[in-house]
Amino acid sequence: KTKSVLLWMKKNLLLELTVLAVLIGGVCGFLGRLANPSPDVILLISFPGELLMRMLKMLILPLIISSLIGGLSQLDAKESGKMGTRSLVYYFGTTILAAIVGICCVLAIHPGDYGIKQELGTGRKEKTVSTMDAFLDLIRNLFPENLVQACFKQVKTIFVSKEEDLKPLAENSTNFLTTVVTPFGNSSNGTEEAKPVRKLVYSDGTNVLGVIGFCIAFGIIIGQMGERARVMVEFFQVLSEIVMRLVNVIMWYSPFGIMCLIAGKIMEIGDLATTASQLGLYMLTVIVGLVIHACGTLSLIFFITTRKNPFKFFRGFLQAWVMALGTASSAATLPITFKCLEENNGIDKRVTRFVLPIGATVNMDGTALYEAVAAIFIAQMNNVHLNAGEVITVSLTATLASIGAASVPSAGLVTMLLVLTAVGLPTKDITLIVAVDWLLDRIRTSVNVIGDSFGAGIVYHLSRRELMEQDRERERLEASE
Ligand code: DAS
Repeated sequence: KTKSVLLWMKKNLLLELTVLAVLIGGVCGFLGRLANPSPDVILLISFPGELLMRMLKMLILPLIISSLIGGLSQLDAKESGKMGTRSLVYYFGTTILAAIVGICCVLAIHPGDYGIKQELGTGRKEKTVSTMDAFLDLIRNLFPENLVQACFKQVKTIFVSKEEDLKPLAENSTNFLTTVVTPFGNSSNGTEEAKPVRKLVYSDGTNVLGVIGFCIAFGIIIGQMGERARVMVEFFQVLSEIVMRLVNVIMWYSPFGIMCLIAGKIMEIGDLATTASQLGLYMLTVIVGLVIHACGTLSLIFFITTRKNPFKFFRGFLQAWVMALGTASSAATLPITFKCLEENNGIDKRVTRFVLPIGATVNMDGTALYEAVAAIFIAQMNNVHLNAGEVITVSLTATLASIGAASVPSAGLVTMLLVLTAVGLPTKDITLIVAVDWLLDRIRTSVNVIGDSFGAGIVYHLSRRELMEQDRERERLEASE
């Protein structure tokens, strides 16, 4: 018995170290707050964590490009079409369900009726932008005008009502590298009121959606070229293997990096007591919603489609879930998600390489739930009663905004501007919830990763027979040669 326990511990050594790192990081963070450290000390403590984030982000592009192209070239167009359809149906369906779960929770708990109240001032803001345009913006990003630029600069269009509403976000979100504001028309009859800002362009480094769009087309084409493109297929498959070996190296550094990330973040946040009293119920609402969605909706869908134990499957990618908690970035967690699902849960590489990069970019159940809750919380704080049509608008725009959110820290906070604007709520109130985003972002990101991983398990289960037939076909061909 002891031998088997030791064997299990050896096999899961990295997971144990990571969980220990999270706990030690949390304890050190809270103890460190007592010493009231200077910003430089906090910077120094967070520095190893920042290096971990940079190493993981460094691998995102090579991982996505090599895995999508290498994976798709192994599939025939029919098979990738089927897998793509199954993935998209799952992504859109679970994200909408997440937004609905969030809305049910925030309407049931009513967190906005307690704590601080805001004055909405001169009534509702007229809807200054079209949600349709924001939706089209998602599709625009899928077709980058310039592939090289897509790798380095994500052009996103977020709509806000006024320029000053953006300042708190720009100060709090690392995604605002450039903001270009193009006012359009006068908000009303020429009063001095600041013109509505139509577009905010912000860059978070990579237009992943654009890179994915190109890689899908490229991978399918070289998959159809047979012998002519064999060298290319080999190249991308070897590249994918090299990237995964790099992931192995980074993984052993990750416990130390995560410990520093969490300790540093806890030391730098503001007055916990005031925040907890004002936003405690709001945080509870978001967390309750995320737990219901992950342990209820997603687990049930996984069990119904695969007849497998969702919690056993979850244990297989627990390392990725903890990484998401530590880094608050689905993209940075992606290399670990690949490794966990392929090695621990035995998912075929042809499935993970296709669905995971897309899932990490567009499938964000946690973010959709969070944005729906936050929008209605802000409405409640402003004594605004949303009618049924507006609640449906919130669920749809939250789904849309989550698809458009980048897989980097606090992206969900930024795209929430779209949801608030769609129902005429003041975007400036985002400043109230920025204070707790460091924690909620981690939890919603970890739910995003759960959604992506269950999705890969479901698509694999549904595609398994076809993949086995494809393997038998290939063996027959090789035998006949
Ligand atoms: N942090 C984002 C992610 O990586 C989610 C969010 O900000 O909502 O998934």
